[in-house]
Amino acid sequence: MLYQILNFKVHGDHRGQLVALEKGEDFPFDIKRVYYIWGSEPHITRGNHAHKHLEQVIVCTSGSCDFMLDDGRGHKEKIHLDNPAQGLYIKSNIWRQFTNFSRDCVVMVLASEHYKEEDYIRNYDDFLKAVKGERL
Ligand code: T46
Repeated sequence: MLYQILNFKVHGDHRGQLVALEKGEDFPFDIKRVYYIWGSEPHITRGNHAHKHLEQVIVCTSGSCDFMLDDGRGHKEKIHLDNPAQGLYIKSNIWRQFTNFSRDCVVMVLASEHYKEEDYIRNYDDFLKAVKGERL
């Protein structure tokens, strides 16, 4: 599975919308870390890596951007994120790039692990080797 789109429950009324994300049935893992990204120019590409173990749910809370996902086995897909009521769930061993940021884009990421640089695979050839089960 390259990714999954999670549709969050929206508590909406005449005042606006609210989404609450909690450990439990509606969320695929225990959240250990939250970070968010904004101020990227439209032409900038971020990411360019895969993770050995980390799982993440990515929410575009404002504006829009595009995620390009690649499983290293020939399956590649571009996902346009522009809905704060949806999360892009990415498991480990998926190469990701993201770009095409709108000026008002804010990307919030909920992560299953604390930040560990050792969990990153930042070289695409190493990623392909890891997918094949070769030692890095
Ligand atoms: C991912 C995509 C969607 C930290 O110190 N702590 C953190 O939790 C994170 C995420 C980053 N950093 C530091 C490491 C770098 O010095 O922040 C700097 C920028 O990180 P990076 O170049 O990895 O950012 P992106 O936007 O390329 O990738 C990030 C996440 O790192 C990555 O896990 O999947 O967002």
